[in-house]
Amino acid sequence: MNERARPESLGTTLENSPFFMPFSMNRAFKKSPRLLARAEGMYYYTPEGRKILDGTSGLWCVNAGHCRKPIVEAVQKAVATLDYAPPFQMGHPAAFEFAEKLAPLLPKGVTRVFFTNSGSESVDTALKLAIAYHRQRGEGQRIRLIGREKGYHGVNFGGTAVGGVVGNRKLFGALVTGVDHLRHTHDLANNAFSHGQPVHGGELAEDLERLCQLHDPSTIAAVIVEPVACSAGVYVPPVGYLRRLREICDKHGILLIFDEVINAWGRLGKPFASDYFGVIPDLITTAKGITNGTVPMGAVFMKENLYQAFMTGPENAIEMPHGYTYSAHPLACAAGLGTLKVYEDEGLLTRVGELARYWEDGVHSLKDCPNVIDIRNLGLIAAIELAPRPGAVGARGMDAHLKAFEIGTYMRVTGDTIALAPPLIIQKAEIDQLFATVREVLKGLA
Ligand code: PXG
Ligand code: PLP
Repeated sequence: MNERARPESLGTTLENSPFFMPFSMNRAFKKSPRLLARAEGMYYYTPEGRKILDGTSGLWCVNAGHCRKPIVEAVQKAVATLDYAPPFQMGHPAAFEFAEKLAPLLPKGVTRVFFTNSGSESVDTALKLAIAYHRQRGEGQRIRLIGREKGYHGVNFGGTAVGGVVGNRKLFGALVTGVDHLRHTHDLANNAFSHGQPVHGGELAEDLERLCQLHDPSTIAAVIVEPVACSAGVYVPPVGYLRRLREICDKHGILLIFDEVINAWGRLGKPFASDYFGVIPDLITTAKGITNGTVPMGAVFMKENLYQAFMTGPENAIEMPHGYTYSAHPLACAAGLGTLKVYEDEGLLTRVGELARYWEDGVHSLKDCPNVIDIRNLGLIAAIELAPRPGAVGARGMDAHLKAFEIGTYMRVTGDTIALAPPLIIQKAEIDQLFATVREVLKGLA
């Protein structure tokens, strides 16, 4: 298979390729590549034409499925009309139109949009906005940022610092100072095989009170969490946890940031996780599904008072010295507008409400498979945690990934946890097919 997976244009081998692949086992991959050549709907196709069911929406981003015509056509038209427009002190209509179309979808009280190009940029933007907001209001001493163990907030300095994945942090020195972390909520002893939100662990939100007492709450600018922590292994918030975080933040004047890079765009059956949990943060970071993964884009959504805090100085001064060359890029805005149209026409931002139960039953039916120590789910997200092989953490997970690809399914694996989050257009028969593949994979694994 691997010989055939190398298209002619790449020569006979990728082994000396100059491409330094991100978050990848470069040497192993280049010896035995897994290439994707095209995609449509629920499926990828390899260069030799094998059809691969997309079990994780690319990297949790292709919520409407692949190569959707309204999105493709919108981008094609945009690239031929306005390839680029400077976003600083200039504008283009699609940027304003996209912001206008996004605003009514946002949770109550969240009104303003700052565009970025990725989740990582959204996170660093939100952290900077939080610190700057306090300073604008005369609370310049609020500089501390609180993340959570097992959180993933992208790979820029701020996001790496508030992130809680050790392997992503340890190579990079001191990162950003003034950061601390809440305890994670993963609790196999009490919560293994929970259906939906675990019932134990809501009280872990009190850990924020502990950090407030350690640092003094008047020094804390913001707390950032993923409502459902996805990348590090799918950790569903215990009942009551997010509401309690909100209460503690309110009590102490701390901003709450929900990182919805993955959670947003219908993944839980609502436009945002904030809607699903009924807890509204001060800032929301997102990316991925905002353009269905088609063109890189991210955004930070914020409550009106944050925006207004910056609209105070002389009108001939720049209110926020922050932004990217490609903020609100014309192609990204076009892709975003096309994406919202597909989401709206096909009801994708709420469709998961109808599928979630079927999905939950399906994934929990894998409980009897070998080496399964936990199954977690919410919305159209599921994780199957496998016992690690002694002395080889992650090896069983990687084998599962490779075996699944061999038999026609793409699924993400983090350590020994399989993470599934297919496009929201998935049909029940494809859900059955996905879990049947996982069963076959698990049965065959050493
Ligand atoms: N925050 C969260 C919650 C994310 O999930 C980012 C920030 C960073 O976004 P960018 O666009 O800069 O990658 C993410 C991204 C995985 C995986 O395998 C997840 C992400 C990225 C890559 C892999 O679970 N999430
Ligand atoms: N580095 C240099 C030298 C630059 O000129 C710029 C942007 O003008 C950047 C970094 C930031 O790039 P971006 O705006 O694409 O994030």
